[in-house]
Amino acid sequence: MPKIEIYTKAFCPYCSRALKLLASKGVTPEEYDITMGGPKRAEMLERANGGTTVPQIFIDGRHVGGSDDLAALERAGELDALLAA
Ligand SMILES: N[C@@H](CCC(=O)N[C@@H](CS)C(=O)NCC(=O)O)C(=O)O
Repeated sequence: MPKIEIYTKAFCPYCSRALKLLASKGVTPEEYDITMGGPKRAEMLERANGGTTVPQIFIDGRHVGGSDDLAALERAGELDALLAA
């Protein structure tokens, strides 16, 4: 299974939605809570090409985007293949 990483903040409904979708696929991502900012937030900005919203999701280092992007992959029937790769 590929490495799934997700940057989140507390009380973030989009983060909850993305985590729920991943959980429904049996995936436990590596979660970085950047509620308090810090180096992981800076890392996220760099890896997400300046994306400031959370969540920011990565599959095997590839930037997927946010919760809407993850949901779009699922709607397109592409998420399972990415998670199985
Ligand atoms: N379209 C984005 C929306 C994400 C979004 O608006 N997240 C909120 C938190 S739930 C956010 O990051 N707000 C700005 C901030 O907290 O700095 C997605 O699907 O991930």
